[in-house]
Amino acid sequence: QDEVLKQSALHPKPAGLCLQYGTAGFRTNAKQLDHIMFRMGMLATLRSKKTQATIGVMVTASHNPEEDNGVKLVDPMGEMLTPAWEDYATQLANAEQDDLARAVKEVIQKEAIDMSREANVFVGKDTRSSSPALSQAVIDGVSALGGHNYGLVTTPQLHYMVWCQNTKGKYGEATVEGYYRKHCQAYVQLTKNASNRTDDQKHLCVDGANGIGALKVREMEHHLQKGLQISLFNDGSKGKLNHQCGADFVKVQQKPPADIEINPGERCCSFDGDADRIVYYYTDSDGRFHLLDGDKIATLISTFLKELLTQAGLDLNIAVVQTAYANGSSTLYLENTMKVIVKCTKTGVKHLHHEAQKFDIGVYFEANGHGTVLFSQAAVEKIQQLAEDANSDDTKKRAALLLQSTVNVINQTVGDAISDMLLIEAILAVRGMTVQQWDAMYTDLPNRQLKVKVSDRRVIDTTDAERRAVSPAGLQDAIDSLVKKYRQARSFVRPSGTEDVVRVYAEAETQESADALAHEVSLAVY
Ligand code: 16G
Ligand code: ZN
Repeated sequence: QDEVLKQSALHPKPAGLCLQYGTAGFRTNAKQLDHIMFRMGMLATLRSKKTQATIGVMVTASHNPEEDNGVKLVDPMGEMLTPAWEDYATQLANAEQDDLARAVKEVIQKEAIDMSREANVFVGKDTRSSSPALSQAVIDGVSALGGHNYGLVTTPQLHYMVWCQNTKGKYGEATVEGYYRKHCQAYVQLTKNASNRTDDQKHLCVDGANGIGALKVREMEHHLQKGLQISLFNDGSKGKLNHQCGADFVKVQQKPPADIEINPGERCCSFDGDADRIVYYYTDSDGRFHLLDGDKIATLISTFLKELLTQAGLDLNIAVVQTAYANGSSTLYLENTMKVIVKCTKTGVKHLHHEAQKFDIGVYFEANGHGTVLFSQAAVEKIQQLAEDANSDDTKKRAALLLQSTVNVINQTVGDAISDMLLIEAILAVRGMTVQQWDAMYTDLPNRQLKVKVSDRRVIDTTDAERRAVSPAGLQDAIDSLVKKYRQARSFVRPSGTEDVVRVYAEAETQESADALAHEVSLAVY
């Protein structure tokens, strides 16, 4: 306990500063985070002692501006920190300097942690200028033995390595090299089935958001054995992180990153600042921009998987998990044309992940491009049996082998821009599909997102996976009557989990209607 006091004095908390562990962990201007990092290093150590497993700490603020930073903890199976411990995180973060030792002791007592146990913590960071000092503060907080500092990694790489470590290498080696080997090998296996692909078809423009994803794509490239020809933009050599580039910029602005020349029809994708999100796009010959967001990605992937399951004759259920932000057209297409189960959850990866775990195969994506595919243990075993079954016919066997490689190309711990990119590229290759054909699966309803500053966003309370407001009284009725004015319209409001604003979403038959509806609904929020 004396040690806590002495060490923490080197990472003092500004008195009165109060922050909360939210959907994105802690995230704010980097100048306010030194004490938070130290304390999260301590908390990760406690969590590791408690679970007797390796815990991850990732220093990143994802798609936020370069001046910001943040921190998130990764639980033993590579998933997000469990909710009860989010509360401990907030308590430790906000304890004033002279109260910190007591706050730490309280966690130890409540969780009955045996402090004599060993701890192991993996620390990773993105490319922000504040990240080296802040990750050092985390390491200072990991006072225990055996912490491992990975240095520069993407968020999903850190999740992956925590998972590999805790499953004793069953799924792969807990190193960045191991990550590349496994995912690239699976990619090469998958695309073997796509004979005579032209160089044009293998070509992809990647916008690295001037962040960690760009570095890691460069590192990975040679593992792909020329199976993918990447032109990397925004590789961090000159531009600023997330500035007029990256997945969030492209999705929200509905236009390509500034400063990149893209030829009509060329397939492009953008990562966000820590490479856990990806969106695709192209411009057509009329110069019109086409976005293929998380919903289109989920559709492509689930269609592919469903087709393979049918060919393999495997009776496994498959569901797509979305949030209220999913474009209405995507939901209709998935339910009515594709006939897959569709579920809707609250915003935030942990909610989608949790729902997806309930199915043999759960494909989850947020419209913003964060998502992955989860395969149950039973599903993986059935696929493997079939792949190894000497008596199964060629079609079945081929489908099973493709499914097996799909399992291996995917990072199941969390959404991963790099692994999603490999899967998407492989699917397009195997199906001989162009980005235009993919785009044409369904047409997005025009939509608009707005944010509204209010004095207290917590007065808005929602239900039905954030699709309906229950308070303040009258708000939902007002939204309902506004929505009725437009064709194919839908709108909802929710308090942001990462910013002090209320978010408004509207979609309708035309862009004019969607814009008007979003505007009218934002007036109703005041
Ligand atoms: C966080 C979430 C993301 C969600 C976003 C919503 C994780 C890892 N990230 O970035 O999934 O879409 O918050 O932000 O859960 P908002 O609440 O401000 O709209
Ligand atoms: Zn991110």
